[in-house]
Amino acid sequence: MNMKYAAYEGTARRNWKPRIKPTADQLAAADRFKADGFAAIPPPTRMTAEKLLAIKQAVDRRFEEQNNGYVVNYGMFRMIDGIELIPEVIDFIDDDLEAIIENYYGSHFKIFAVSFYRTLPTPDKPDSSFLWHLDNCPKQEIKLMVYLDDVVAETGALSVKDKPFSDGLRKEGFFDRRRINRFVDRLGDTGTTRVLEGPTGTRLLFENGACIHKATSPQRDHRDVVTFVLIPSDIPWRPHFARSRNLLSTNAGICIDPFRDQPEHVGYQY
Ligand SMILES: O=C(O)CCC(=O)C(=O)O
Ligand SMILES: [Fe+2]
Repeated sequence: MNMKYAAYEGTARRNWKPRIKPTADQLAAADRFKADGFAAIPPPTRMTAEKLLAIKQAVDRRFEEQNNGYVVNYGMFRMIDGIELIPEVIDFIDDDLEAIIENYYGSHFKIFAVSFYRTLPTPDKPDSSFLWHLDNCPKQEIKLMVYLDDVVAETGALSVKDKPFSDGLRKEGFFDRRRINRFVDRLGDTGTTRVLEGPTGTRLLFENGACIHKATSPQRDHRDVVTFVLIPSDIPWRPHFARSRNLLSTNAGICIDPFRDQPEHVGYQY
């Protein structure tokens, strides 16, 4: 798998034809994302408050219609057919974000999967089952998570450890979320924890296989997000999206063949 991704990444880099000349800010953001393993980017400048509100209301309405959707695990619910029902979230990938991600990769990128989900309080089990972990995925995979609510620590912000810290723990053997006993003190240290708060439309990029991260159980209200799983691509994301958009809600697990966009799993339970 690693060799297949390395070969594909090489092809992707050779085929990169950026549409836009990056600004100094975009290059700096790409470099920071590379160094830290995560980056928080404000909502697209061209997305008005009205449009953000309309998206948020569409998300609330669909979750209501679906009775909160598919139960992934305790306190976490997935929307069925998310990107089909709310396609306008694609506008969270604007020219600015495109430039940041392309300069981070040194290539085009593509969307492998899209998932809308809601985290809800679990008052009977307040710290629920959200544990520090690394996603088990190729190192070229990253996630773009977009907040669809105003998010603070108490309403379930994503927490991350930066890449240098995560690399250190990984070298000591951290990888399995059920065997973190040796690491609990350092994981619990708020000094190295970045709690990513932000208003509706905030965009979070993170290296999900390299940066230790965790969801937080909301203490009140709920938190809705849409997460895009991204990998390098030999063609620009938009035509790839046009050809594959009907597959992205059910693509699950990892992309096991980046040349053929083959999903590891299909369905909503992942
Ligand atoms: O929902 C969250 O805040 C984190 C979810 C997570 O672990 C992931 O997207 O890989
Ligand atoms: Fe994760």
